[in-house]
Amino acid sequence: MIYRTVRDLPTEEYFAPGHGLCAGCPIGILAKIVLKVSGKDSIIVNATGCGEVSTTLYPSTAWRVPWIHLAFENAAATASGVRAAYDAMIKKGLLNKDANIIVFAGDGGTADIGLQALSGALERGDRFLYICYDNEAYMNTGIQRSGATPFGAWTTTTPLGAKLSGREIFKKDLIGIAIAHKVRYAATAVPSYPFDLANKIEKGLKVNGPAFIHVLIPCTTGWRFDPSFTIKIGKLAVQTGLWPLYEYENGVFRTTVPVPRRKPVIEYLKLQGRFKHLLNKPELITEIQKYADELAQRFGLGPIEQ
Ligand SMILES: Cc1ncc(C[n+]2csc(CCOP(=O)(O)OP(=O)(O)O)c2C)c(N)n1
Ligand code: SF4
Repeated sequence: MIYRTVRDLPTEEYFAPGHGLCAGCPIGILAKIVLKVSGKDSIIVNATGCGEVSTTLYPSTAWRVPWIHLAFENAAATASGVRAAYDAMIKKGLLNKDANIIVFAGDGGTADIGLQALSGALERGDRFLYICYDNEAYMNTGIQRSGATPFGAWTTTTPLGAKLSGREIFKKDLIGIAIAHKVRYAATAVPSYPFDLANKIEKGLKVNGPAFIHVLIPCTTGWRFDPSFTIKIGKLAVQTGLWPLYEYENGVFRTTVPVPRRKPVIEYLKLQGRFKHLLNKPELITEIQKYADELAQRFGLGPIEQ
């Protein structure tokens, strides 16, 4: 199945409304699309983060499929265990159909605290789909920086002052780490391009081994923008070259959303309060532009539009 329009997506909803995500949070769009593609025979392995604490407020849950909570650092190890248990039950004839095992974890739970477990599972070749939803900080605990926080971003632990202008290093290359494990399938995505996202989920679920999808999540609360801008900011991340959309399959990279004319990074930065201080620091904006230019060159995106 190739998803091109909303009519291609199943009508069933396995992610219920009424959760506690912030207004305009695209984690809800992501969860909805993941479950539309994966269907009812899915098991969600959920690390602590906004995506968990906001959707599982006792005594309710927004997940209409089997779901497991785990200790923060072991999402991938738990998924490996679920996979092994499932395979064993099928082998013993206790179950007659397979399930889609899907990890749903934030950038803190993936790039930082859960990285060892993820590395182990990728290296063993365990078959499940790992989705990292990357809001570029530890959001549910109060906007502390993570290894995925971008250069120049304000967070409560990269504050602004006489010496500091937000985070002083660039984002950790998380998907690069996954690919270095020779993972079968890896891709970047953003809910602003929902059909690109849906097609990647479908591919990731079909792979006979681990698959990793890195999803950018514009966060209204931590990035400081009006909730009506969620989709626009996700699109600008792609159109500026800061978040190229691509997939990596059997050793080959393919850009899935071409950007023939790029927008300058300032278009993306100026809409977000976390970068507001950079407007008086053109030298830092130049650094960020260079970072986008390098990505653009790597993924074949076009020049900046005049
Ligand atoms: C081992 C461990 N370290 C730290 C914490 C505290 N903690 C809970 S959630 C969280 C941040 C989660 O960040 P992320 O995974 O990026 O998810 P987000 O809240 O941004 O969705 C932290 C540090 C914890 N629960 N367990
Ligand atoms: S803090 Fe950010 S990521 Fe978390 S629920 Fe709110 S908008 Fe979403």
